[in-house]
Amino acid sequence: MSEEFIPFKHPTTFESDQALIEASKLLDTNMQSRRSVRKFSDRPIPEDVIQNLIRIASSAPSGAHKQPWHFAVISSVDIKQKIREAAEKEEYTNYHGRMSEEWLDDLKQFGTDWHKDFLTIAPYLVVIFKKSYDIESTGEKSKNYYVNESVGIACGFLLAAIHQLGLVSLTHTPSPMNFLTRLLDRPDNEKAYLLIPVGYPAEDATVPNIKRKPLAQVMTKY
Ligand code: IYR
Repeated sequence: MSEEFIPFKHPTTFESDQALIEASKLLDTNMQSRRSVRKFSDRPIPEDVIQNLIRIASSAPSGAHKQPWHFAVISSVDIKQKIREAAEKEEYTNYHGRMSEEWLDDLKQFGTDWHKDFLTIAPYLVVIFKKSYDIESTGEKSKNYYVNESVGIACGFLLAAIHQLGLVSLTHTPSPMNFLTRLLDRPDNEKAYLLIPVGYPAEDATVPNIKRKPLAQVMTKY
């Protein structure tokens, strides 16, 4: 690895007045309208768009810059069908005894159940795998650091970028997700972290009428 340093300049700089305007725009006309969506359109997305989304996700900071993630990008109708069948099997068990009453109660407002038709309707499924360690070309194992934090941040980048392109996503966890390692033929050092369908919202898509916590509840000034 290179120990060289190169100059860094941010490509965008604002005076503080403009920063305030830009911050409001970013909040009100962009990020605040992001929602998890469960009703997708089957309208296709160009593969190049998905590739750039993955490049954006993979630009996230990570422990010792190990980038301890792998993105499985699925558009195959056959594989999406297999994933749906396996996910619905797990979710059926989740909704019929594996999730506590309290958990089921917390989920009522989202109207979810074990049916996961978005898994075959969305044009792309992205499965993010976390790599608890790497396997070098020599076959030797090498350590990764802060893997959960790193992969979580990469997923955050991905979700934000998806929204900025007018697309929608869902952070789906059909737990346990080990079936994804098997179906996608991933190596032992990878563990499925999140399954994110990506696409356009269905014309008649709706989302639950939930509110975000106000700033005073999520921030303390010191
Ligand atoms: N994985 C299930 C249950 C579920 C759990 C949580 I936490 C959610 O925020 C939403 C759903 C499902 O996808 O239905």
